[in-house]
Amino acid sequence: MTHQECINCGSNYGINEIVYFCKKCGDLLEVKYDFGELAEKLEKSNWRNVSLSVWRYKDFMPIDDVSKIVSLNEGGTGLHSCHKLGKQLGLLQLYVKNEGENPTGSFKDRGMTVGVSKANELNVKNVICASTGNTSAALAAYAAKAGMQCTVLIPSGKIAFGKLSQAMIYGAKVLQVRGNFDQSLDMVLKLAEMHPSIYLLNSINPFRVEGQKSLGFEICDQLDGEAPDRIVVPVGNAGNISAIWKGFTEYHRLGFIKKLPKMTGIQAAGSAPIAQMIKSGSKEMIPVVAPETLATAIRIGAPVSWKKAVSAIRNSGGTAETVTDDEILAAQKMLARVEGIFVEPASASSIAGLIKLVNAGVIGKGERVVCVTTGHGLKDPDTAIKSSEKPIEVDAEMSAIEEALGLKRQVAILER
Ligand code: AN7
Repeated sequence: MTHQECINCGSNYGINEIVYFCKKCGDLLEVKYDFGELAEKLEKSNWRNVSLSVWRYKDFMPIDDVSKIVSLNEGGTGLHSCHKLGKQLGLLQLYVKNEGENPTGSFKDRGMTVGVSKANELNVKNVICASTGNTSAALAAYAAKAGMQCTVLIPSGKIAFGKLSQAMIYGAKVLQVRGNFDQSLDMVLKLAEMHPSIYLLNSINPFRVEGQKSLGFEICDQLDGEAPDRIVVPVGNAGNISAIWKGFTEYHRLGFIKKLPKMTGIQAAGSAPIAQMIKSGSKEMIPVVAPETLATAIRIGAPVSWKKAVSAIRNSGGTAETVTDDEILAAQKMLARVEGIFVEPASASSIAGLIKLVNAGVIGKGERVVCVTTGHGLKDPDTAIKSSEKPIEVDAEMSAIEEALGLKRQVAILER
């Protein structure tokens, strides 16, 4: 039977029970399946003929009533073979899984289509989240489609403008909290506890994680039934790396892939409690009280899913690394200019981390590597404009344009 289970003490909860933390020990929950039952269901299903998308994997999702599915056509994002960038780094096989191609421009859509569908099944009318931007954009869109009231709490002045515009146009009630993401999350956790009619859709919600695990499934399917040697993922609140790992382990358990990839998490240097844990080999996560980075999406000091993420990294033989804001900006530019893929700064941290780990000899040149880029570059145009060469302002005259392009002298030479 599909159920929810505490990752610490193993207590069980029903699949339709609204519960965010274990009532016995307070730890996170995850959805568990009977794999015999699942294998049987998959055998009879035509899922392999459905095109690449989150809902190709509906048999792997905890939704009973398919009429309740709320979808904007998420998933099915490109796995781009990046020969040129790989060559520059000395890597033989580099791929970028570009999650900016999702309907609201980030991987959060995978989680929200399943989370909001579950909310719909449970007859929820009010949804809420705290967010550094992308979660709020995605929740606002899916809530609009489902006809639910949506409230989002975002840190005041510290989210990228593209994301803010999305939450606003989709009609969410937007609260700008004078404080950071961690404080905003604290508030929504308390709100959901005190007002049970408000349904919480941060990544502590196990149904969100179920949707996001499809990222792992898709990568295997795009590589013709093989996992890569390594996955490099930006880490903020740590839901995504945990979800991707869950996807890989489920595929492995069902015999669809032979080996598991090394999970490699990248954090911004000013917001890196998980990377610190991995580097020091410690058992406890020490929150960063005042997290800082221009990659505002991952400006998170107390990642709620740290335990799941750290065990994914350790159990897979992976690692974690930190990258500076300058390294992030350089990687963002490099990916755009060498491969034509424009991602937001947080997403470029996976490329920056890859460069660092290849140079340090931690990632081998022969490894087949997939970097996940989590959000579209247009989410944060301000940062891209600041870090690029300025446009040249010219009069609407041929001579001025030729001069700006350095063409004038050539014409003169021809005339002579
Ligand atoms: C582009 O929107 O936490 O480690 O509130 O937007 O699963 O948190 C965003 C996170 C990476 C980190 N890349 O993922 C939010 C939020 C981008 C992101 C992450 C986020 P997690």
